[in-house]
Amino acid sequence: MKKVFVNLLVCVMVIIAFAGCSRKSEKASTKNDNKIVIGFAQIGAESGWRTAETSSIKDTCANDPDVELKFSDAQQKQENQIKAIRNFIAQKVDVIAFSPVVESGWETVLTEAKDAGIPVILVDRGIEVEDESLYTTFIGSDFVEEGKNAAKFLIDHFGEDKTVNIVELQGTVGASAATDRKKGFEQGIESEEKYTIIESQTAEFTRSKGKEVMEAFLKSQGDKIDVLYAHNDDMALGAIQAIEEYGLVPGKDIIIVSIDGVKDAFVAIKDGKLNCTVECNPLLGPQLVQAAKDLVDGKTLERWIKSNEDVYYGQKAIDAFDIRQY
Ligand code: GYE
Repeated sequence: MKKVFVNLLVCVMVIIAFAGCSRKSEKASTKNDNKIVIGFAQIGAESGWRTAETSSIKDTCANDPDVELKFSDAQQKQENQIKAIRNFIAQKVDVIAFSPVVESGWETVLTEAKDAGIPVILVDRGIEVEDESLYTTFIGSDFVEEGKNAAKFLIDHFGEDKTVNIVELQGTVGASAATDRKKGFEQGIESEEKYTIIESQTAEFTRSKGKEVMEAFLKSQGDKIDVLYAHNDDMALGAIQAIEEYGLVPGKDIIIVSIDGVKDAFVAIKDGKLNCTVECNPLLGPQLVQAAKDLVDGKTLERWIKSNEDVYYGQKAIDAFDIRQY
């Protein structure tokens, strides 16, 4: 009897000791250890930029002993992202992060996360919600500024007097990265009467669509096109192929500016086929993990954790090539 009592006492003490050293209240009891669990709902793998972002997030989490990542790929579909977020809520993760494929339609699922007491971080794209408390912070770039920088490059290149006919390849319809890059670019050329966007269509941020839509632009506008403005490098790279196949020289007959700054864009600048890439930093893993840790520690985050970025063209792009990480 005494032995049973001693055993029981030992069990109770062990349980108390475990509960005492647990960093996170009741949630910790559902997990094997004391790691911070981040559920990340990625959009997909539509561009070189996104692949670089995914690697940055996966690598940062894998190399941090205090963090566990649950990763989901939505294959470009909002409904899949919503499903993934619901799964994360059911699994009681500590922090939910996601790159919203489009800006609208998140209220219901984010209210569910809020009701479950799980903080949400937006990674690289923004959303439109009335209740701002549905997310804690946005980590990413100023897309309006990127669009303005693309326009500024063109104005510096052509000057004010020339007539400049522009075709535009937009990103995914409804994505903040597309809406704001369009807006910023339009604001950038607003005061230049001779600059006109003669065609503008989505190519969904992919190389294959970029080629396809550029073929259509060339068919309808042909030699009238002076400039291609693409919301990301991948679409510009696809379009470059279309321009070559059409018999024009990309980078000369048609001046091309795009956004992201992936390594392939630097190769194209080196080859003289792309004129400028406006950098958008995809290496957001370290900032995401830091933000998740801060939230678990009860800290309040800035509403917008901005990325530092640059604009690359000419010799500056060639010099920077070797140290590009993605
Ligand atoms: O520019 C593009 C991608 O949301 C900032 O999405 C991101 C954009 C990036 O697929 O290449």
